[in-house]
Amino acid sequence: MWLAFTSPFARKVRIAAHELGLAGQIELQETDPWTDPRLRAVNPLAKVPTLVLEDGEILYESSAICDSLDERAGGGRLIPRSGRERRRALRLQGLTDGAATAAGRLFAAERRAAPDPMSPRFEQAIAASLDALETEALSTEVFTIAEVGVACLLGYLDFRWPERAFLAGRPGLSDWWTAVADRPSIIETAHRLPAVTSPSSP
Ligand SMILES: N[C@@H](CCC(=O)N[C@@H](CS)C(=O)NCC(=O)O)C(=O)O
Repeated sequence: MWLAFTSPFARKVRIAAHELGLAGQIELQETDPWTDPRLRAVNPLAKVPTLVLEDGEILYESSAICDSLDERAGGGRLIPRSGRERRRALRLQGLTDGAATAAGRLFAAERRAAPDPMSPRFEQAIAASLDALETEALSTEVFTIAEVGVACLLGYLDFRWPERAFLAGRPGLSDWWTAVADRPSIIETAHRLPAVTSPSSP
């Protein structure tokens, strides 16, 4: 799988794979999506994560990759098969993907010399998403794609803004994050910086 170790979406796939017992089957190929022409040859969007299957089939979009991993593991674990549980998991995947996108764009905006007029909107999206997640019953035992997504969002915020207390005033989310912090899927997929950082990397 093509990935950047700074990407919350690549981490999402890695956490999902760990939770399903499939991590050992995925070979990791680090890349910089902003500069590596090989990535565009397999994914027109040149984004990570991009997964190349054994037979050469290409999968991109973390949600599609996680769905295929869930299917490979028997189905219904990350993404419940039906009903309210399924709707909840997919809704929270959408929410956390959106908030992680806002966080990536905010981080990129903050590194530019000129202020980005979109930054307040990204800040609002992150804060409102955390408020919404504070009201959710997240499991510390069973990780669906909802819990995977929340872990990716919180992990990315910690990674990019270690000095900012995003969880202050959000005790439910804070307790949940503390409770899952020593889970192998969280520890073994921690973000790290590349040797050379592109000015645009999220
Ligand atoms: N919706 C995509 C988002 C993937 C994404 O935005 N990846 C970023 C890194 S976090 C990337 O590759 N950016 C390069 C670009 O946008 O050209 C997913 O869920 O996989």
